[in-house]
Amino acid sequence: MHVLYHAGFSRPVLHQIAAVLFCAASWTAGAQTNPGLVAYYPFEGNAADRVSQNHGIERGGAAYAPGLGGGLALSLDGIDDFVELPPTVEGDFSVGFWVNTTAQAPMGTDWYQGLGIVDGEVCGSPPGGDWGIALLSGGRISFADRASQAQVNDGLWHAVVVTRNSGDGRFAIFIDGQLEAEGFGGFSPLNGVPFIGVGNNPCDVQFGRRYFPGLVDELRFYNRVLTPEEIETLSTSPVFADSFESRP
Ligand SMILES: [Ca+2]
Ligand SMILES: [Ca+2]
Ligand SMILES: [Ca+2]
Repeated sequence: MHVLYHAGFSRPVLHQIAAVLFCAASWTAGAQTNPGLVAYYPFEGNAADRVSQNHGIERGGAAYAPGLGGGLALSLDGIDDFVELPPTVEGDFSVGFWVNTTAQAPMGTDWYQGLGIVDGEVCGSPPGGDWGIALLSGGRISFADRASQAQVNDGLWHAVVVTRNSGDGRFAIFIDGQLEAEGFGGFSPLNGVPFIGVGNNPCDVQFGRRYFPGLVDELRFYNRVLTPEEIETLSTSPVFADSFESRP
């Protein structure tokens, strides 16, 4: 079963196999709960949160399709589909998910100009600040005012992890475990977000940038900055956290 998925990954196959073996070994030995995981959406046919009660609400007919690890993924039509999530992070945080798309985004340089994938955009600048992760032109992933060099819109699964440190204002974007971009985004608490839209940018009506078409799977929110080792693990295993946290 795993071999079918490895064919679709951009990372070396041997690396993938090693990761799965490591995953299986640590699962057998007993996984540990990862501290700071505040919400987890595996999208196994619904938008339930497996950590607590921060369940999502499907809008516009958001559906499910074959996803990672033999499971299902959120499937968004790019027309009006999105999932509305309660905002579970602010200040220090990390967000990780997998994405599979062939979407072409309009020209843009900042996240709020893109097709929102995990997006708390508020039109204008709300007190407390807002943030989001979006697909920009060229298939790049944007967080704040930076974007990846790597392109993710090739119809294969890609791991996206972003981190944000409120103490020094530093943020970073990782694609498939590689650091792609980093910057300093100020010290705002980033608590001005009424909801997180998976697949939605609520503001950019004029340029047709509101909705993201594609698959999103294994979405996780952490209330801290993940370590490089954790980011590598999240970006390697098909069901990425099994090797260092228990499945709630
Ligand atoms: Ca899934
Ligand atoms: Ca729809
Ligand atoms: Ca805004």
